[in-house]
Amino acid sequence: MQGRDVTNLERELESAEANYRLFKENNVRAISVMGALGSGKTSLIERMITRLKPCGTGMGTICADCAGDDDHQRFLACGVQSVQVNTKDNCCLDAPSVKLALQSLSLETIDLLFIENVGTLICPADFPVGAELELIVISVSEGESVVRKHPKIFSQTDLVVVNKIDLADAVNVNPRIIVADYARLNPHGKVILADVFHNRGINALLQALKIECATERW
Ligand SMILES: Nc1nc2c(ncn2[C@@H]2O[C@H](COP(=O)(O)OP(=O)(O)OP(=O)(O)O)[C@@H](O)[C@H]2O)c(=O)[nH]1
Ligand SMILES: [Mg+2]
Repeated sequence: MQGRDVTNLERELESAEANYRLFKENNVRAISVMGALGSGKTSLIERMITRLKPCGTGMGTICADCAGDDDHQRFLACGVQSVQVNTKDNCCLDAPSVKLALQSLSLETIDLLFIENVGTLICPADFPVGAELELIVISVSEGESVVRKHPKIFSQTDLVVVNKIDLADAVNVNPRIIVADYARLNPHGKVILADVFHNRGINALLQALKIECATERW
């Protein structure tokens, strides 16, 4: 089981830093994608992959779920390298699991690595994986109070996608309330409004991540 005492946290940070160094040494930009269950993480990554494939960007995914390989199969269907991590009793990925998963990827062919965490807004706040960039995907169906209920992860993550805005009226949620709560909590943070289902917000997100369509490796 994942613990939270100081020794464990130090070990987690050291492992995350080691992953970070490994990514840098291999010119891999690793993006940690977090968010509640069903918020649209896999859909968003699929859209980014589809958008970037014609650019010649080498991409891979590490795909975490407690069980099963549904999302992993979706990524394989996009034609990228992917590794499945089943976290079983642990509520999210940790840096050592990511390190292990990296052994199954050809890092020299990967420019961009998407790391999709288990669907939760709680545990990932305590378990950095060593990614250069981190983003949280919210679905409007999580309600207007989602940021207020999870201050820790939102205060330490500088990029948020508010997704499924096509459903905002149907679920009686005003996305501007979510945006305002996040701005209060994290004044440096950036928000992208998205409707991934209808391919809206993808370009803005790629710009925010400073990902360009390039045929050259970074
Ligand atoms: N209406 C609408 N549906 C969406 C949107 N984005 C994703 N979905 C749907 O939401 C459901 C969950 O999407 P996923 O991408 O699997 O969500 P996830 O966050 O990866 O889910 P977990 O990995 O299980 O936590 C799917 O049925 C998607 O088609 C959107 O912008 N609008
Ligand atoms: Mg998913």
